[in-house]
Amino acid sequence: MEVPTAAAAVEAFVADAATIVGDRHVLVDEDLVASYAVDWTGRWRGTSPAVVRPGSTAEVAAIVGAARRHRVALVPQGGNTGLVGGGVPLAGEVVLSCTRLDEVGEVDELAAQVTAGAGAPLAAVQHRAAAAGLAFGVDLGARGVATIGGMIATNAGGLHVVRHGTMRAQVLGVEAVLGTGDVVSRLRGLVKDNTGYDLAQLLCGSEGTLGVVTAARLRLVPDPAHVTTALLATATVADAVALAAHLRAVVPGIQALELMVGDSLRRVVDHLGTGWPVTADADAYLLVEATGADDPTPTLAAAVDAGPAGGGPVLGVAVATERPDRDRLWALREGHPEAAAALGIVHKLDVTLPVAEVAPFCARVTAVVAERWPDAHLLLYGHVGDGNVHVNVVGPPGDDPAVDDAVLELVVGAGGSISAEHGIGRAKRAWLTRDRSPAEVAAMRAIKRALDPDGILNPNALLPPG
Ligand code: FAD
Ligand code: 2HG
Ligand code: ZN
Repeated sequence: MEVPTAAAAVEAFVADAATIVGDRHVLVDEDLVASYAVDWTGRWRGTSPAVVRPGSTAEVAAIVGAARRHRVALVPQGGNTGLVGGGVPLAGEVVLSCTRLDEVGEVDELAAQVTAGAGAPLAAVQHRAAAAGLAFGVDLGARGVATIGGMIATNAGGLHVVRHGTMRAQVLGVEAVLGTGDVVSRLRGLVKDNTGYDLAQLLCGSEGTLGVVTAARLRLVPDPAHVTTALLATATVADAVALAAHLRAVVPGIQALELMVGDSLRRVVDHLGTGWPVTADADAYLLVEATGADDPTPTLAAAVDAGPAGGGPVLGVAVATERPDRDRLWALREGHPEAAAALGIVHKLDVTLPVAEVAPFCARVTAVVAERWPDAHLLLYGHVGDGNVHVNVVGPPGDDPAVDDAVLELVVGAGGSISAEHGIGRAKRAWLTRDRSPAEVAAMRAIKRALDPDGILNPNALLPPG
């Protein structure tokens, strides 16, 4: 279902769009459009005849209606921090930017819920929740820019999945414009609501291919009184994986378990120019965060001392309980994407492995990259509590998929998933049929046809052509 973005059709669409959202919210100047057409990594770069910026759900519905009439393809876009080329116009589509839908409502403290516009940045929701003594269950490094709509569309994961689940676990309802142009809205925040298909959950992870999310009802979680962050150095990746599993089993309130392979962290420390809070020589590092109504530090320390049965020794520990000190430890983890980007165009593979496969996978991927791309830089890190490893390879040209294929081959061979949290986008759609069965892909196509009969919503992302 490829939709042609024929010049005459686009021209007529742009004229209609201007009457719907106003001239100043339709960008056609090449310089203004340029930043919407390239992603955060610089690897996914397209062109677009126009960026349309609606300011309400009704305007989004009218824009989708116009796109149907003129058969013009739209790429919904939020903060443009997605890492798989799903939010940029790689086939000349019109960009439907949702950033003006950025209203965050008052927190309903009784229900511990809030309604947020799709264009609201994650940080705005976090601040609103904090002001009410609550927190939002998902956190990620792009918090200042990534939007609620984009996070729903990608079912974002991030740093607290071990405690609160992914984005879909926070979503109690959405308002959205389907590819048909119909508006669906269920923002009442009913926790129990078994009235047929859950459209909100269907939109989670749909990557802008079924509907444009315009608002969401979100659950909030308690803001813990005490948070302790610790950086633990281990002799091997396998030791870090075993330690993570042990800590999750015995320490209540664990909210983060992050792995950094030694060579990757050393590169980040060089990039940031910071010192080392623990030994610089370890093969692996685990960043752990525990929360509680009481200070969790003693319980965490005792669990680290005891270690997992048969586990290797912990080679170094840095502990922080105050915000600035904790932030310094987190900067080491959150600095990874930026340190990789500083080396050049990054091939990003965001994968999940069965937990027992994480350490062997890290060893295998290191060996394969060293053998086939000896000059490449490899960074390995991720949310080890979820079995999620981020493989970043810098060296091979951005348009050469050989290293992506080699890594994903290892993932499929190990029984993993080719996308843990970033989605399929454009980057991995050729791989979808290796991970999903023909029946699953056929069901996805049937859903796509039902909700987007003209194929105007992000037609070049997620589902492979054909
Ligand atoms: P965009 O990039 O604009 O779009 C992403 C996808 O969603 C596209 O397919 C787009 O078409 C669709 N979309 C956007 N808005 C809408 C809407 N309103 N309705 C329908 N479809 C829409 N991701 C994680 O999961 N975990 C992390 O820890 C994490 N850390 C990151 C750290 C950094 C430094 C960076 C740059 C990115 C990180 N990401 C992470 C990736 C990214 O932030 C997430 O994928 C995020 O959910 C994207 O939100 P966005 O608003 O930027 O979406
Ligand atoms: C993270 O966990 C993000 O830091 C980004 O998901 C991962 O850049 C990446 O590969
Ligand atoms: Zn991540």
